[in-house]
Amino acid sequence: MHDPQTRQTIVRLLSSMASPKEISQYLKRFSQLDAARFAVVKVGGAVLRDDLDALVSSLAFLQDVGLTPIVIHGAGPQLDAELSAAGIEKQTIDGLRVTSSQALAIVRRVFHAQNLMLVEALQRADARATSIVSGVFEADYKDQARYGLVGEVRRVERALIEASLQSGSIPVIASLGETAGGQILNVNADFAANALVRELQPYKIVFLTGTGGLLDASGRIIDSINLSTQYNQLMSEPWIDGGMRVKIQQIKDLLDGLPQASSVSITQPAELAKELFTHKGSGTLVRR
Ligand code: X2W
Repeated sequence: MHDPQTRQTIVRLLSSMASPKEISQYLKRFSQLDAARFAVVKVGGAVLRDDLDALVSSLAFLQDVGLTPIVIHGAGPQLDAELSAAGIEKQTIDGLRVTSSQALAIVRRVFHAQNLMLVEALQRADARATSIVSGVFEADYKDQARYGLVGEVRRVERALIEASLQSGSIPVIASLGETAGGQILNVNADFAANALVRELQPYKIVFLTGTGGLLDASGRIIDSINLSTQYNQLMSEPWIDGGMRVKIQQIKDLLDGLPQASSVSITQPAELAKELFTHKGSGTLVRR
């Protein structure tokens, strides 16, 4: 539980966003779901670096109101920095980091460090969180000749996640995979999040990013996108940058495998509660 002052701030914040009735409606709906079906929250490495405090209070708040999100995180910028410090030049193909065995040692170390950093920050905020850095993503080599030690998730093992959820502890999962033969592989965190979502079929899927949503040509956050009517048009817009294009494609693939009612939101950590508990939401809502 938060100290009374933080709690008061959160309550004030929430009631400024929406009526208590609206908030309770969502709270009730989420509380009725099986814990594994509430929410998968993907946290990019940039958020861990730049917005940790807001992330921690938003996640701790959910636990305070009895909800347990499943967190899957990346570490892209941290990997860039550590690999560069070790003199390993960055090479990506289609947004995936080509990973040598020398690089993998650093990738593993950085993922473990980032994972523990988040878990410890949550624990310092009196939230319960479980560090999970292996045993979730069974992976195959994506294409060893092309990408090196990069994995494609073949199967998601739920046991560790379920155990954590059962004790009301937030599973904090790093996007490392392992082959049947025990080789650890580097998995893109958005792909790992997608695999988790396919397995768990959660009600809410939230990507937390630094920008807090998809941006239009003038840099403003787009409120909502309906892929069934806007996908082709969006993909042909010259102002959509490469990273965002990949993200939209991935979200489309993801939504295609989920029930019609599912939606994906992209927002920033400080706006997570607003996204979950208000009709208006925050950031960009993507439907199909
Ligand atoms: C990613 C894993 C980290 C990641 C990488 O090495 O950068 C591959 O590309 P963000 O911060 O969520 O981007 N893996 C194979 O995805 O982190």
